[in-house]
Amino acid sequence: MNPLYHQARFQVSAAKLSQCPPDSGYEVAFAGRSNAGKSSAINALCQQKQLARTSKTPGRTQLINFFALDPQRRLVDLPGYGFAKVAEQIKREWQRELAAYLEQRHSLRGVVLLIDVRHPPKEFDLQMLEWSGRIGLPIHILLTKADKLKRGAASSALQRMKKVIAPRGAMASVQLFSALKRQGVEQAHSKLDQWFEVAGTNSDSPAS
Ligand SMILES: Nc1nc2c(ncn2[C@@H]2O[C@H](COP(=O)(O)OP(=O)(O)OP(=O)(O)O)[C@@H](O)[C@H]2O)c(=O)[nH]1
Ligand SMILES: [Mg+2]
Repeated sequence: MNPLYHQARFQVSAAKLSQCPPDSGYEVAFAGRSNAGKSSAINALCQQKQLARTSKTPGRTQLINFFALDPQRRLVDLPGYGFAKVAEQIKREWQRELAAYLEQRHSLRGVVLLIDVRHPPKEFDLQMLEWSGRIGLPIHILLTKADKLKRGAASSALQRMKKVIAPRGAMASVQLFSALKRQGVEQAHSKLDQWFEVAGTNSDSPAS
């Protein structure tokens, strides 16, 4: 494993765009419905147990949490959306902030979208796919909690999702993932390496 991920450190929490760290270098954001496994995935990818807080209570992560890998590279844990108990108005405000973040953040190189492998993509997952497509932002889907399905059912889910994203070509990709079993960690790292332009990987976008 590239030591870059293991050295991740919590940097700052932001309630809105204006509180985010300076918009330079490289950033990769983790998005997905509440409880999809965003925080668990960040911990598994960084091989740390308590870097990002995980919870059995959906909606636990309510701030945008930034984790610095090095002075130029950050992972971002976005709050889970689709949490039923959150008031409509708060939901709308959050959607505005999220849209602003995705559209305005120059350092954002890609979005990791987490979807529970047991469920079909929900409205916001599809909206996320559409948004990222519209603004030309690459997306990588982790079908999470793959340990909860038998191998055959998991690979069917993978094939279904591949069809959904096929129109996006090289701008969208999908894989199975389990934070519990550490399944798919290497595959996810190679996508992150590419977006972070870590030495030894190919990338067609120039560093800035
Ligand atoms: N079996 C299994 N459970 C998982 C896996 N990943 C996450 N979970 C569980 O799913 C629940 C939610 O995980 P989190 O990582 O907190 O999810 P989140 O997307 O960050 O949730 P919010 O912060 O509320 O948006 C926790 O109970 C985790 O233990 C996995 O790979 N396998
Ligand atoms: Mg979380």
